[in-house]
Amino acid sequence: MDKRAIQLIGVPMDAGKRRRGCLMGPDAYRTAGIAETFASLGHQVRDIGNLAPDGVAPLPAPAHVHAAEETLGWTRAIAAAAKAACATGALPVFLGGDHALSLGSVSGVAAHAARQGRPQFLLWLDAHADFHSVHTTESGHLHGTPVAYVTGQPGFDGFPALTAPVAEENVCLLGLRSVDGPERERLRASRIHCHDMRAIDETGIVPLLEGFLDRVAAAGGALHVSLDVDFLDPGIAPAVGTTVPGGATFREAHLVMEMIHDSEMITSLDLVELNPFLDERGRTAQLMVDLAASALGRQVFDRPTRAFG
Ligand code: B3U
Ligand code: MN
Ligand code: MN
Repeated sequence: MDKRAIQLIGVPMDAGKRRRGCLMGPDAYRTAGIAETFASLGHQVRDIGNLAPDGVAPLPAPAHVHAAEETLGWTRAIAAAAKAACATGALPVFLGGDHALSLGSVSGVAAHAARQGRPQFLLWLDAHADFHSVHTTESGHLHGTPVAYVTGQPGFDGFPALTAPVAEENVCLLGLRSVDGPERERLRASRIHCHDMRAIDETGIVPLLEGFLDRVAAAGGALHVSLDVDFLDPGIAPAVGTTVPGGATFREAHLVMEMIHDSEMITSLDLVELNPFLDERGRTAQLMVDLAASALGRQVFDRPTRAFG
């Protein structure tokens, strides 16, 4: 991979669900040496510190929805930071914070891609589909909504109007194993590519990801990767509030990241849902940093760039 300017954007956000702790994520990644790790790969790293949410007026939302206004304030601040980072030519890495941060990161990077005339693609590595709206969420946790928001589904009144919705067929959900009933019906009716753990078990993860990366390359797209800690098996990544058994193994997860690197298409990255309060001697934070390093060029032997597209 070419050496890149990387901008680290801390998002100490906990508003997307009731259980607290993700706000400590950015400092856990810094403690695990994320800046030094990326620099050791030859990249030029700038850590802009932590964002804070914009102030907002009251937002109409069902009573059970948790911290709707705060989430809206974060969305605005994160989207602005995403656009500013992309405008400098940097590759932004969003250090979460819970997954509601992707309401802002993905909408922001997609607006930039649209200005460049590039289609935006989205790889969602997660046990969950995060395909609820403010009105369909049963838990009231807005970390379960970003895929719906960024693809332009209804039910986000009061949130910033999307300048560039991500086309459903450009979205790939990989690692699914906990999807709510109504969410499943809406996913079926959409053009989003969904790969559950059964598909991974049946074919291995490589052909599923290869098919998607081929489409990104053929379209000359921008690629945002959103990595939720619960994509990983809880046995290797305990520091997350929503553990679901049967997740990606250490080797599967690194292979995904290495393939992303070899495709040379990644333009932005989220590291989300790390809850350091639940970690064991920092091992989940360290694993997330190591996975990000694989996506940005750490490998034992160089491989030729894969002929995607
Ligand atoms: N679909 C459930 C569960 C969930 C979504 N994202 C996470 N959990 N992390 C919900 O709350 O919407
Ligand atoms: Mn998620
Ligand atoms: Mn999840």
